[in-house]
Amino acid sequence: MFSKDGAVLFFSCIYVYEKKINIDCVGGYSLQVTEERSTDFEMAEYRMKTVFRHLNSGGNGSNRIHAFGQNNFLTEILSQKQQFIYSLPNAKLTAEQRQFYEENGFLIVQNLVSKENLQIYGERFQDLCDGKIKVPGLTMMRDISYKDHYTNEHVVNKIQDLFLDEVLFDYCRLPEVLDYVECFTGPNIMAMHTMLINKPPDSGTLSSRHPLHQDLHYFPFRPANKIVCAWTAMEPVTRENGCLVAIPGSHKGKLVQHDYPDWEGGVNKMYHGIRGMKKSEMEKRTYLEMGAGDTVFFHPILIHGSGANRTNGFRKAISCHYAASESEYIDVRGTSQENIAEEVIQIAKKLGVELRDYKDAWHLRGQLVRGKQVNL
Ligand SMILES: O=C(O)CCC(=O)C(=O)O
Repeated sequence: MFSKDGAVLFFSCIYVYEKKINIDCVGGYSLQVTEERSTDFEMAEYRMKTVFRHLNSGGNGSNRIHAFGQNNFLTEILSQKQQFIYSLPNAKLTAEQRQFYEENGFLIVQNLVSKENLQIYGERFQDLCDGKIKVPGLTMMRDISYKDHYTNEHVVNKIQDLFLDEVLFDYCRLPEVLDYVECFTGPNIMAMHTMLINKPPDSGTLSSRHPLHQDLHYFPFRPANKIVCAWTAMEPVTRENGCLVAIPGSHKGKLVQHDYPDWEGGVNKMYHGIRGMKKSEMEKRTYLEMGAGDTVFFHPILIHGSGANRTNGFRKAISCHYAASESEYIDVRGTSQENIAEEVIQIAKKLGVELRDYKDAWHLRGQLVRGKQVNL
C-alpha cells in the first residue's frame, strides 16, 4: 500500500502518460508522429522517475515502490507501448487483443455481426445470383469447375464491388465493424475492396481451394500497416467446409511474388498464390474455425488462403478491405505486382473499361465510410 501523497503523485503521473497516448491517437499517422511519440515517452519517463524519486525519499517510502514492481513497472510499460507497429492506441482493443494482432497479424472477434444482417446479405446473394435482382456493374465470378446446369449457387463463387449495391454495402458501413477497423487504420476510413465469397461444395477438382496468398499483392496503395481486412463468416466455417487458413506472424515479412498455382484441377480467375512455400512455414498453418457472425480482422501481408469445401453445403463469408484515407497510391510497374495489374487492366478492357493505370481501378472503387477523405 502507499500513502495518500504517494497515490496522488502516482495517478497524476499516469494521467500525463495517458494524455500523451490520446494525443498520439489523434495525430497518429505520419513518421513524424513516431518521433513525437518517443519525445512523449521520454517526457513521461522523466516525470515518472521524478515521482519515484519523491516516493523513495525518506521514511519507509521504498516499500511503496515495491508495490509497483520497482523500476520494471516503467520499463515494461514503455517497451510494450513502443513495440506496437501494426495497431493504433484505441480503447476498443484490450491489451491482450492488441498484443495478439501485433504478434499474429489477425484477430477474431466473436459474434460481431448480427444473424439478422447475415440473413439479409445471404438472401441478397441468392437473389443476385438467381438473376431476380440485377445491379449493373457488380462483378459476378464463377467457379471454373461448375457449368451452367448446376444451380446458380454452385456457379457463382464471388460477388465483388459491393459498393454498387446498397444492401450488401451495408456490411462495410456497420459501426460495430468500423469501430475495430479504426484500431488499425485510424479515424479516416475508406472501403477499398469488397466481396461476398461463396465456396460451393467441391466438385472433386479441388478448385474450391484458395491458394495461400497475401492480399497486398492486389493493392496499389500504402502503407500496408494502415490496411485491414474484415472477413465475417456467414455460417459456421470449419476445416471441413474450407475455413480460412493463416500463417501466424507472416505479416511481419515482405510482399512476395505471386502467380497462378499449377493445380491439376485448374484454378479460379485471379486466385494468385505464393509458389514454393517452405515446409517449415507451411507447418505453422492455423485453421480459423469460426461461428456465424464471427469476424476476423487481418493484415494485408498475412499469408492466408482457404481449403476445399468437402461438405454438401455452401460456405459463405462477406468481407471488406479498408485503408486509411491518408494512404497514397503507388506505381506497381516493375514490381512483383505488375502481373496482377496487367491482368486486371486486360479484364477491364474486355468489359469495355479502358484503365489508364492500375490505380484507376481502385480509385473508382474506394468509398469513404468514416471520417474524412484525404488522399485515396
Ligand atoms: O474466403 C476465402 O475462402 C478466401 C478469401 C480470400 O482470401 C480472398 O479473397 O483474398
